[in-house]
Amino acid sequence: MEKERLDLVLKNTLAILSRFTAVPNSLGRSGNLRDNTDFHSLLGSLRKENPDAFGALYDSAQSSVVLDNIFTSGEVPKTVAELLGVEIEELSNSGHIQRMDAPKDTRNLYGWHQEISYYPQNRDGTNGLVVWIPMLDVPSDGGALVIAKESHKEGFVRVASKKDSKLSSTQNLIDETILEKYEQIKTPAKAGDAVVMYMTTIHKSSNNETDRFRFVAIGRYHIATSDDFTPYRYNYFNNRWIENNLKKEGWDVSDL
Ligand SMILES: O=C(O)CCC(=O)C(=O)O
Ligand SMILES: [Fe+2]
Repeated sequence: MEKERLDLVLKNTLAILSRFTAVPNSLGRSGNLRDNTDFHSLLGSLRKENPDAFGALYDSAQSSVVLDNIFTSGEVPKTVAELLGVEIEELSNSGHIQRMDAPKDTRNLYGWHQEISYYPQNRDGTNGLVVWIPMLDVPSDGGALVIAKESHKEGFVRVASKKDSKLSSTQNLIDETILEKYEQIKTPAKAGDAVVMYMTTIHKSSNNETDRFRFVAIGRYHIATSDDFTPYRYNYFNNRWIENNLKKEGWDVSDL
């Protein structure tokens, strides 16, 4: 997809970053943030020195209009509709996210899972698609996605959710023995490429061994006109650190 759209997402990240740390003017003028080492090191410093602020930046990134734009206008939803064999007006989406994986950080990586276990809006996992778009080149050692080829044929594998610590992500892990049946493929990708898979395709993260953040946009789509679609509404929760800061600054947050 067009790099300009990805650049806008990283520009949003930079704009929010300036809420929490001093950003040099030169960075603001840079069109290509993904290859800008100053941008990566500013993010790295914030994460190290003020993890709460980094968390707030992470949360802010999730609702940006420019991230939404990638998944709701232009060629991505059009291609998804074509691949699913439906018209664009038949598509729903659940959960667009922007991942920012720090170099060598493994805490938030996902083990083997199916997207349907987190986004269960279609009973049949082939009535939906996951779209994974790196916003910078992701080489094999840069946190490329690993996919079990043809594993959607397994259907929805029921698993129990696990959460190791308060800070780590909830994991719906699939038993390794199931994986023995399938060839595993790593998918290094260039900025703006897309990896597309079914909601039942088994996949996992891999380590980012580079010295740059790994920025990825992920969207999930559903055929809403299909009989197996379960409509839903979002439930949101606020970033508590920001809420507390606002309170300290004298804002009335009693409604939050
Ligand atoms: O980008 C990754 O490392 C994988 C993330 C993933 O599979 C997910 O968020 O469901
Ligand atoms: Fe996933």
